Amino acid sequence: MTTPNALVIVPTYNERANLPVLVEQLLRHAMVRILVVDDQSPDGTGDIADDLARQYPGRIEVMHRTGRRGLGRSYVDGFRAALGSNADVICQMDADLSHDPAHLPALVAATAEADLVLGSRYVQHGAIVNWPLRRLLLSRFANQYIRLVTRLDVRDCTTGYRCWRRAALADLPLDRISSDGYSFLVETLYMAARRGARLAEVPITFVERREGESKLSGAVIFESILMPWRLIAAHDRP
Ligand SMILES: Nc1nc2c(ncn2[C@@H]2O[C@H](COP(=O)(O)OP(=O)(O)O)[C@@H](O)[C@H]2O)c(=O)[nH]1
Ligand SMILES: [Mg+2]
Repeated sequence: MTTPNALVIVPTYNERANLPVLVEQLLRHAMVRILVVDDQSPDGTGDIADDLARQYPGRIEVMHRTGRRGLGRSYVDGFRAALGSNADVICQMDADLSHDPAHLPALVAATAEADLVLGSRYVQHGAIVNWPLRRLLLSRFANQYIRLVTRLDVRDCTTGYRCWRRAALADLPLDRISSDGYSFLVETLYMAARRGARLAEVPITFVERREGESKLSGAVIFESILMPWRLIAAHDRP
């Protein structure tokens, strides 16, 4: 494959300070197009995304979702749109600048040998910057717990920085996805692994956001505790 063309799906909820910076950095990579999936952000991120789409014609599309908001729901809608485009590689990335666009070429390149590439904080040369100890421990524990229950053989099951080969994404039963938040990330990873997807991890340095607020909530954490058990119960049925 020559350089594949990559569609980066960026879900946004109140990211007005971050989105223009992210877009400018991402579009330095010639192979990249962007799909912003905004959930009617009260801070007007959707309008800013429309402005950016006008500023970079042909390189950005904006999906304005209505109805129930959610990270998982936004990605499912974004995946469907991406599979209707000609993208060879479909990427997932947070809008808050935690995921450095400079890592993207390495992730995309790794799709030459893998179906799903994870931008990983927990492999050698991976790192996390500016997380309080509490959050570091929570993430570490969550990943160990998920690996133990699901037997997934990757270090960073909850990373939101990912690149899919088109065929592997097309293989997922998107209408069977039941979760949102972090669980959505684990569920889709698990589904892919069960379908025989080749997984790879590429080290990233994750930098906690400076602008805006995290939407991580207690409910999301609670969903994550039950999720691995639901996964092995539901998806191991033939
Ligand atoms: N479309 C959409 N995006 C969301 C929603 N919740 C979070 N996001 C986006 O998902 C990404 C990760 O969210 P963030 O709050 O940073 O979570 P954290 O990194 O786990 O603290 C960011 O780009 C958010 O703007 C949502 O309900 N809908
Ligand atoms: Mg974040």
